[in-house]
Amino acid sequence: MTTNPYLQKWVDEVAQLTRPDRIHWCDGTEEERERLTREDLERGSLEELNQQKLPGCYLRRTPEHDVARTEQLTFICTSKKEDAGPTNNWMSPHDAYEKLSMIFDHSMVGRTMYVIPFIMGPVSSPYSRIGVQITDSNYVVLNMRIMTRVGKVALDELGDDSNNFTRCLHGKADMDIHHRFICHFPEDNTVWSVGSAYGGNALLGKKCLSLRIGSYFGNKEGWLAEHMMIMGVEDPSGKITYIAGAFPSQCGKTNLAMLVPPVSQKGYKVWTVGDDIAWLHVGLDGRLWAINPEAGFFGVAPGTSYKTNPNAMATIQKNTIYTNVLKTLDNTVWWEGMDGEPPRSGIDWKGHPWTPASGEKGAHPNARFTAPAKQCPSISSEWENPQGVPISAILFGGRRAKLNPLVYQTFSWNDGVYAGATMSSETTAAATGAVGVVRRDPMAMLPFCGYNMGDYFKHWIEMGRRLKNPPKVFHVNWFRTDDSGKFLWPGFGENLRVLRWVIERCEGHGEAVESPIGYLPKKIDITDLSMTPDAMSELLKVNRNTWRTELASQKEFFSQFGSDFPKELWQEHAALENRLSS
Ligand code: OXD
Ligand code: MN
Repeated sequence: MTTNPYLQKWVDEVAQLTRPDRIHWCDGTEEERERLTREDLERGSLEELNQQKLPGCYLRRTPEHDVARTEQLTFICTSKKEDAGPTNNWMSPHDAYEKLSMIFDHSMVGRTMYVIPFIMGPVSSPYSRIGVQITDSNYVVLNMRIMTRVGKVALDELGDDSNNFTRCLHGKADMDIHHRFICHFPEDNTVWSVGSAYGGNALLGKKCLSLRIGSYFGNKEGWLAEHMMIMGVEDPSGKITYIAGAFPSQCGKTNLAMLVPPVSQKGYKVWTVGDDIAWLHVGLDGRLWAINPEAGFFGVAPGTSYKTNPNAMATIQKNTIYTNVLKTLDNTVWWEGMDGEPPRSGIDWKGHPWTPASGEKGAHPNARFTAPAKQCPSISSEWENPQGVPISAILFGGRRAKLNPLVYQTFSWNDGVYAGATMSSETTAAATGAVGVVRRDPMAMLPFCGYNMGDYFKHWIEMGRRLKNPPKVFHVNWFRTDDSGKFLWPGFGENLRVLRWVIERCEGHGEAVESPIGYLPKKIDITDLSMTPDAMSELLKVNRNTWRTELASQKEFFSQFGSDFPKELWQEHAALENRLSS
């Protein structure tokens, strides 16, 4: 399939190590998809869903120990430990290659080894990157075909003599969690992942290449690989403003990217460019331009409904792989939080008979859908523009009951970086049992930064120096509560009201009042909302004492980076301390 000597040599080396019975080069054709699907159906590792109601849709159940990313088994393998920084697990490249080689050794005997050339990013974009994933999992191939652009198109883009591709080796081995490792070798542009078939661990174009390896190269080459959604908001005059946003997990990033304006917001439309990852480059015009490197959505099913995210629901009605959801009696799917009544019975994610009375979850809380982005009704006409879209505003989200106001604009780029570096969320009872524990997750990148996070913050500061016309940076918090613990803000589609103020600020005419933490909106339009002006002022309140406690906690977090931490962020921290006491 290729005459590229670097690629051929690498595939030969991997085959020498893993000893597959067969090697199959994925070409990305429909015939290939049908054949792989048929094989998995025959093997019983995939189930066909109701093809009248859900054409092209299949169900997969995974082992119970393989349902989520395993951060404790994820490593950054740089020659020097300090290059991985204090927030990553580190293993030396020598030890990691040795340990994983032992697991990969002869691990594909009796199996087919698939070679998947893929592109992250639009075809012919100067910002796209090529990867080649080797795997012995049909399920992984089928998912990669949705999440990336695979086959001939990627080989053509790579060319016959380029060594510039990420070597992504994945194997199931014996699927023993004690033999599971997800290792990144940024210095070698390589990822090795073994022992898991879960998306975040096994679809190596996603978190591994697009974020960990991507952020490492972004730092070297002067761009940013971020855990951000990208959306375009069209106003009634037809003008579209592009916004990128990072949010802690479970804070509605996908819902925001696919927002449906409520009827009260006449004439507005939202266009989805991406729901999870953004690659951001400085354009010749000094603005920040974003591409979505992915071609699909790997979304959390529970909680997704026609009420919370009608565009996601419309997207997943065909050509979708469902993982660990409940199967209903008529061979469709269900999960907790879907519209309407639960089915009277079904087969749960573990493959057992289920009824609502069983007291068990029908779907795993991290059950997923994998669906092509082009099926999304709100997909932007620009989502595959090779140049990307120009970003006017960056949102950093938080989930804090009493701290951050609904929205504020930061004073400057560096103050915006500080808002991103201090992003945090409080745990809910559902997550851990311990309510209100603050988790820090800078830029939502804590598990995804492929190098020292202190250097990552410096890189953000440096990017600002190169942007003649930087996006304005905002912090949002949809989760502020009243004294009885009730959310003050309705969220979902109504978030558009906040985005309208954000856009007005970008255009230079939104009214604001200065506070110690940044510019607060003078007014957010709450017409037709059953909300009192008192609730609005509570949502925008800045409590100086709560912020002083927060400053102490931020200091503790920042200190772990020692001399790697940028002085500019300490300056922003000190400036806020001063403003709070003046
Ligand atoms: C995540 C995901 O874990 O997108 O962030 O799956
Ligand atoms: Mn994500």
